[in-house]
Order: sequence, then C-alpha cells, then structure tokens
Amino acid sequence: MKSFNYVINERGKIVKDKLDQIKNNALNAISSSSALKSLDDLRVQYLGKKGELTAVLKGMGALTPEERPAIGQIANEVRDTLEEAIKAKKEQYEQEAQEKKLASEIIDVTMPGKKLSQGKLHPLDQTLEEVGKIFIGMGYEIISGREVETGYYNFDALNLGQEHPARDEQDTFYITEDMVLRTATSPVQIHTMENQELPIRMIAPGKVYRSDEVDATHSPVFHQIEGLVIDENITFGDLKGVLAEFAKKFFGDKVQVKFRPHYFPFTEPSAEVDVTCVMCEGDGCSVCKGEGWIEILGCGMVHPKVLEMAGIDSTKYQGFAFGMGVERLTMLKYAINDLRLFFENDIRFLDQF
Ligand code: 2NL
Repeated sequence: MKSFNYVINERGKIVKDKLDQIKNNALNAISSSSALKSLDDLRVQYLGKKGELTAVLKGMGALTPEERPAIGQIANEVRDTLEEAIKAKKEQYEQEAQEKKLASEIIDVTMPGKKLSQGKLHPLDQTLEEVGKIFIGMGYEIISGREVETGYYNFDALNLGQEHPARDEQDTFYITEDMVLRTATSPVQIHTMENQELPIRMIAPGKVYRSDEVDATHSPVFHQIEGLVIDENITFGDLKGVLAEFAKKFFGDKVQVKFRPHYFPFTEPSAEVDVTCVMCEGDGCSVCKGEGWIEILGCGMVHPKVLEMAGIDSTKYQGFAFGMGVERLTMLKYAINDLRLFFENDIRFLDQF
C-alpha cells in the first residue's frame, strides 16, 4: 500500500491494521474461491451493507478529524482492490465457462453426413397420379365427390332398376335404407351432368366400397377411375381413340388394344378393353393365364336413358364413359399377384415402386 502524508496515531494504526487484515483475508478467500456462487458470497461478506469493510467504515466516527482522511483513503483503496480482485476472478470464471461450452459444441465438418431416407407415393397413388396426368393431357378435368350417396345416384340414375342384383345387400354397404357407400364413382359423373354446362370431359377418381370378402383380387375398399365425355357428335370412334391412346401411354407404346363386346346397363353399346399382356407381350404367361391378353377396363356409349335422367337431350348430345380399377391396373403394370399387398403397408413391398 502506498504511503500517505496524513497523520496516523495509535487508534488510527489499529484501524489501519484491521483494514490490512480484512484486505489480506479477502484476497486469499477470493483467489481460493471455487465458483461464481462462492465469489458472490465473499462480496457480501466483505463489501456488502453488513460486510466487514463497511463495519470498519462505520466505526470511523471514533477517529480524530486529522486521521479520518488518511484512514478513509486506505479504506477506499481496500474496497477498490477487493472489487478489482472479485471482478478479475469473475471474468476468469466466465471465460472458463465459455471455453467449456465451445469445446462441447465443436462441430466436425468433415464427418460424413447422415443419409435421409426419402418417402414416396404409395403405388396406388402413383397410378392415380399417372392416369390423371394422361387424361389432363387430353383436356379432361379431374372431379371428385362424396363417398356416401343416395340409392338414386348410385343405382337408379345409372339405369340399375330396383331389381338389379348390384343393389343386393350382399354387394353393397347400406348406411340407411336409402344411403349407401358408393359402389363406383359414377355418381360423381351423374352430379356433374346435372350441374355442369356441356360439353363435359372429366375423370372421377376415388375410393369405392363393396361388401366383398378380402382375397387376392377383392377388397371391400378399392379405387376406381371413371371417365365421361358428353358433347355433340361423339361416336364410338372417339371412345376407341381415347382409350387406345390411354392404354399406350400407361402400359407403353408396344401394347395392342382390343375392344370386345360386353354388356353394362348404363352404356349401349358396351365393350371391355383388352391389351396384349405387359409381361409376355402376347405369348401367354402366368399374368395373362396363357391368354396373351388382359382386360383393363369397361366402357361404352352412355345410355340415352342415363342422359335423359340427368337432364341432357339425348337427341342432341351423345357421350362415352369408362371405368377402371386402380388396384387392377397397378397389379397388371407391375405383375403384382395379390391385392392385399397394397393395404398391408410393408415397406419392403412399397419400396419397390
Ligand atoms: C368397369 C366398367 C364402366 C361406366 C363404367 C358410366 C358412368 C356414367 C354413365 C355411363 Cl355416369 N357409364 N360408367 C361405363 C362403362 C363401364 O365401368 O368394369 N369398371 C371397373
């Protein structure tokens, strides 16, 4: 401590010794403190309102006026020294903490990255998307609708009379006597004919329901895509052209297409469409059961009765319609032999598409 020009007598000497003692004790305690918390405690102990240094300062009244400035200055110096020491120690703690934190957060930018596995669309959704794109490319709209329908929209409007076997409780899920889970997406097309201006060029993709037992080719829930075109001067030739184009875009340019007469109550004339087997190209294999051909969809010219019921003048307008099963299309395209695979969601299966 530097020397002073002030007078310090015997009493002053005792106070000065006391201050020196406080200073030395405090500096020792500070340098051997072990944490921020104990440092704070030391500040309170020496410099706080009830601290040791403050106590000495409070006792200065007993000194003579000549002694006070000298002792006061010493006391101030002790306080400054202690504050400095606490501050330095505190900074040391903070720097140590910072270094520890930085060390724990080191990032090794040379470490190899973790490969993220990327998800993909379910094969059925891929088919829905692919078929949708093909028809959008030909100017069609994609329209969806409700899955619960009245008996009228699901059956009557399609020329399926009260006695038609499709209405049987064994094939259809009834919600009430007159409400059913749709058995096809045709009701969407009926609503569109009733409500939308002509001409219509649309497809209706979606879930449909039939009361079937689950096996390799049946499921009570499956997916269908129906299509409908209504305009003036539409012929079976338009139907053939559109569906042949679709088959080539979906299965590949090599496929040949065959229209085979069939019967549906809602179309007349009606046909089923076969393509040369995508696996054996017509030679005969297990996928086509030796036939060389496989059926991919049903179609026909919309029955005049169906047009009239939907409020369309069948003497002025004609149209064609078609329907295909999404599960079936996907199974044929990839030679999948069991429809249940689509619904079990085994990643090892799904990953292949
Ligand atoms: C099949 C056959 C078909 C239709 C669906 C249809 C819809 C309306 C009017 C007339 Cl609104 N027809 N749909 C026509 C022919 C066949 O589906 O085997 N589907 C899997």
